Formats: sequence, C-alpha cells, structure tokens
Amino acid sequence: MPGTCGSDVKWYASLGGLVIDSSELALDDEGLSLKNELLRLAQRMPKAELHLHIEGTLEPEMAFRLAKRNGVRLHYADVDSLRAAYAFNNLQEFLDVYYTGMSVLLKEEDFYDLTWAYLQRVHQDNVVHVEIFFDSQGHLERGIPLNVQIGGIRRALKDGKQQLGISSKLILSFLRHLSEEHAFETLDLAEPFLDQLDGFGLDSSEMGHPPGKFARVFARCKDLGFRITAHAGEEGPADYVSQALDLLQVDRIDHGNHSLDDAALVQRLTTEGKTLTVCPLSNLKLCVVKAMDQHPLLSMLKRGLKATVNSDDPAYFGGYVNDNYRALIEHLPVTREDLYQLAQNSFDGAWVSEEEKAKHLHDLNRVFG
Ligand code: ES4
Ligand code: ZN
Repeated sequence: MPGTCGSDVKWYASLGGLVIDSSELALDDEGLSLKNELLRLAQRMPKAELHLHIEGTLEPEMAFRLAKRNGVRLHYADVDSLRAAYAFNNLQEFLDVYYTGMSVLLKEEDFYDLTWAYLQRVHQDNVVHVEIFFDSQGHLERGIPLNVQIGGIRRALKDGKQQLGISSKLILSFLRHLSEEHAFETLDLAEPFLDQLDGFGLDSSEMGHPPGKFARVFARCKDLGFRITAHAGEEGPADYVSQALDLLQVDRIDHGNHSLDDAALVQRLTTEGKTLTVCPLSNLKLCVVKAMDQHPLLSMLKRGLKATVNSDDPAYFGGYVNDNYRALIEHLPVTREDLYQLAQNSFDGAWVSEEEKAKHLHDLNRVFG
C-alpha cells in the first residue's frame, strides 16, 4: 500500500519536478494549487540541514563506481538490485545494509567524492548550511585512519564553501552499539584532529543502548569545549531523551519523536528551546511512523517544539531535504507559516554565530516577502 511504512514507501528522490503527485490524494483544484505553491516555496527558501549522515548519502551508482575503483566486491549484481535491498522494517534492518555499504569507502578521495556529491545535490535544494555526521568507528574498524576520513570530508566541505557558498560543521558520531571503551579510544585517536571537528554525536542501534552508557565520554567532549547532540527517541522511549538532556547535556536532540509520549518532557524541551532534528522520510522507511499523514511534525510545531526537517540517510530513504518537505506538504495540512518556522528553526538550531543566523534570516525573509 503506498503511503504506509517500510518497503512500500514512495521513492521521492526519483520524482523530480516541481509539482505535487496528486494521484493518491483527494484534492480539488484549489487544494492542489495551494499545495503546489507551498512546494515551490519550500524549494526556494534557504535552509540548513542539521541531521545528515555522510555515509547515508552513498547512492547505489556511486557505490558501484567506488567498488570498481577500489577492487571491492559488492554482493549485488547491479544498481537496481542494490536499490531493491533498501527495504527496511526497522532501524536495525537498515543499519545492517548501511554498515555493509561503507565497505567501498577506502581512500581520501572516496570520502571527498561522497561529500562533494552530497553538497552539489543539496545546493539544488537551496541548502545554505550543513552539519554533517560521520561514523568514524565504522571506518576505523575497517582499518581506515581518521586522517583519511576527515581529510576527504573536510576538503569537500572547503570546496562547498568556496564553490557553492555552503557553510558547514562536522560532527564525529559515536556508535552506541559499541562499548564506552571503544568511544574513549576513538576520542583519543581524534585528538590530533580536534581543530577539524565541531561537535560530537551518538547514533546507531538505540534500543538497549541508552545515552547514560556514554555519560563519561560526553563529559570529556564537553570539557574539551565541544557541542553535543544525540539520537534519542527515534525507536527508544521518552526516557532516553531525558537521559540525553540530563546525562549528556546535549545541545540538540536528533529525531526525538518519542518525546511526545511525555508531556512534562515536551514542556521542558520547549522551555529550554532545544532543537529537534526530525527526519520524516527516515521515520516512514524505518516504521517509526506508519504513514506520512500520521507524522507528528506539525503537532511538534503546535506544541512549541523547535522541530526541523532533515534527510538523515537520503540515499537509503528515498529523498533529500526538499523531498522530505514535499512528502510533508503532500500528506499533511502544512501552511506557509509552518514552512517559515521550519526554516527559521533550522538556522536557530545551527551551531553558527548570531551574525550568521541573522544573515540567513534576512535571506529567508526576502523569499517570504
Ligand atoms: C541512522 Cl536513521 C539512523 N538512526 C540511528 N543511527 C543512524 N546511523 C545512520 N543512520
Ligand atoms: Zn540519524
């Protein structure tokens, strides 16, 4: 059934064009033209992307190109059969495919090509600032040193600024299914590169790996002066979001969907003005929501939460950031004010100076007239 979670989700990235796909929607002409107007506005407005795993931008075509270049064997016959494997019912099923995909990333230029392709793609979506996660431990375990990983990503980010005007931050994300000791060892290895990092994150299999497991690691990151963010409340309970706030002192929450199960937590997130980096197509592909018309993004905004729209792992979930906006506009009663709020939240939650925020808001206001 189209519109339901898991494997049957529409592949938004392949739709292209500037019009709403009305085939499954009960809309009159007026409703359709309003949605098309919102879609154009969402595409035109400048925005920041704050939740993006660079390894999750590995498109099947690039996976095959890098596999050939590096003499790595992929266990799929062609691009189509690899894409057909992108059918998941939960986070773990996705992560198994995602970690396998990384096997083609070996050299500095592989990390460069991956990052540069992402930047070129989101330049078309009017993304003007990105904050990117990389899963260093997934590469260290395969024998790829940090200078190769960070060198390639950083070189592309520099070109992104110079050639596309996209500013950026880089976030080393710890894998929560690995031990605290592994995270500490990684932090030690990162010491010579700390000037090339902007923050630390926490991702991978959430259930059974609560934020508290890494309290001491993140205390060290904080002591070093870094910003902190953590995936919490994606599949895990509201309590994991509270733990991220209390035990990790996070500056942002990645996903945060299950915060809505705890009214006091919602109140706290609102009072503290914490940004939630929400990922609608990811939530649908991984069955965090059953259907896009049940996505809680608009209720988050109504409750005063600083929700933002992001793509998470666009190559695997069928859409870049504007495809996420498009899915929301198609299936929910999104307004012009919601779009403005979402773009504003994306700049507000970015780890940039007040001057930079003011400049982005000025540009946003010009689009909204
Ligand atoms: C991830 Cl969607 C998601 N959740 C948790 N960890 C991740 N790593 C890459 N994508
Ligand atoms: Zn994520």
